[in-house]
Amino acid sequence: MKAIPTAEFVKSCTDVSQAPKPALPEIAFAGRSNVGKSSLINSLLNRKGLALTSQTPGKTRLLNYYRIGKGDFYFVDLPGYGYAKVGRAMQKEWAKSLEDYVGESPQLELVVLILDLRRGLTDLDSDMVQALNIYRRHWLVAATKADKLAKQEKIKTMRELEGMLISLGAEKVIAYSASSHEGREELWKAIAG
Ligand SMILES: Nc1nc2c(ncn2[C@@H]2O[C@H](COP(=O)(O)OP(=O)(O)OP(=O)(O)O)[C@@H](O)[C@H]2O)c(=O)[nH]1
Ligand SMILES: [Mg+2]
Repeated sequence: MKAIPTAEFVKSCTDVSQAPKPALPEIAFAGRSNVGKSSLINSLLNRKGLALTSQTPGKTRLLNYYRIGKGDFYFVDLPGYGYAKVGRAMQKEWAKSLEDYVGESPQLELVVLILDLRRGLTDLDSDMVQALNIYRRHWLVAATKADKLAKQEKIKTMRELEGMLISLGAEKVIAYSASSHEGREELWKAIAG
């Protein structure tokens, strides 16, 4: 693999109107609360503490922008959806800021939808897929925590998941593990494309 680009945190914001300047192409990471979005970003960038991770869901509450390389593009770590503990009003607010982001960010080039390989597509993920398709976004799937499945089970689960997600509009489905970095090269390739 070519060298992993450098990355630095730029800012957190509550909605797209506060997106950092200069405007650059954005690659966003979406998924359920606690699915492993921030861990995947750290794994991709080979940086341990860049995106804050936690065993407690609801860690990432804002749109977090990271500048990649010499200002080539931004990674955007999105707040996870489906975190029950914050209460309905707050959940709604997060869901709205997410949907606004997907719908309105003029710079959004690609969404990496992160699923737990063991759980597959949940109802809330289906809502996200629907939003991605309505707004005609390019999206692909990283099925993470792949290290938690035995090899044969992983192959079988991936085959099923892939069939379903490609038919829903995913451009690619990649098995990933933030602990072993499995899938890292493939995901970088897909992002570069
Ligand atoms: N075994 C394993 N654990 C993982 C993997 N990715 C994430 N985790 C664990 O899952 C938990 C949640 O990870 P985060 O990266 O904080 O998840 P998140 O989606 O950013 O969570 P929120 O920001 O709260 O929405 C942490 O305890 C991670 O160590 C993986 O690939 N394999
Ligand atoms: Mg997070």
